[in-house]
Amino acid sequence: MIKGITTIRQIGKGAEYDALADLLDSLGFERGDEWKAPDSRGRYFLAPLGKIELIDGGEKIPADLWVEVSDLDTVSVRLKKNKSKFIQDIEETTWDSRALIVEPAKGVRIAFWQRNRPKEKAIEGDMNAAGMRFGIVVARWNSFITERLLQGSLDALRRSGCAENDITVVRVPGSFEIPSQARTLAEAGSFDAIITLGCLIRGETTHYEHIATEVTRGIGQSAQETGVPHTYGVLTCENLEQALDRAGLKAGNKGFEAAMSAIEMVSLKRKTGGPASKQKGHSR
Ligand code: DLZ
Repeated sequence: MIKGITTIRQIGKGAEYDALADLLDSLGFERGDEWKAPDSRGRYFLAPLGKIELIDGGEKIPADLWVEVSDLDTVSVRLKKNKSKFIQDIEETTWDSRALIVEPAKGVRIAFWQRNRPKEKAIEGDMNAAGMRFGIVVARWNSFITERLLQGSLDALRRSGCAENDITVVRVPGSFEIPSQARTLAEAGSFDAIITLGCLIRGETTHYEHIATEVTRGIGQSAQETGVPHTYGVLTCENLEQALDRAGLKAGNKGFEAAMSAIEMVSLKRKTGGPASKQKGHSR
């Protein structure tokens, strides 16, 4: 007899309503029909599995809506990028799962959770950057783009618990110089990972293909030959609009993503027995 179950949240202002709807879209909810009345509107968001759960006793759950996800770490990254208000970042629960709680709109608390996978299946990196040291190599060419990438990287590292003194930023003239400087930092042995940031725009760059190929190859080679994880935040774009989209507008901020990947790789390397350097004493 039951056809469906709906949980309704009343969202105050128009902009907040649109922002929350966009966020839920980006997290992978299937969007259902939208309805409009003279003084109100609403949207359905459909999940592949719906259930109603009754709980007798146990821990008190401070969220209105519980959303089970397949990749909690990526959800956390998206929510941080969205600058959602975190009530609780990812934590182990007492019931063999991990959960985070956000308040993406005033008065709407959503818990995202993921059941722990069987331990023997895969080793994955954590997203806690406390105690990790990063070198960021950023090109000055197209600095109005690369400085946005840098802000994205710094934002990701700080939000993930990295101390200011553990971040070293080095500026180089252009993307072509990134690989050699990245290698210098990697060989210094003072960094757990190197984040590379640059921007090549086809329309404005002579020998675009050659430079892009060389930069990519050089960064990869430095990573492989030094054994220090390098992440790739070098934009290779058709035009300025595309570059802006990837530096914080429509397509996220690739600097933020490169930093998050760096954190994950350092964690993974430590877990899988890589030589995570314990040296200190580098300068900014
Ligand atoms: C020379 C050049 C050109 C034409 N375009 C770019 C670009 O779009 N992005 C970038 O990061 N760098 C560019 N450069 C500079 C080269 O990377 C390099 O810095 C100079 O050729 C000096 O070696």
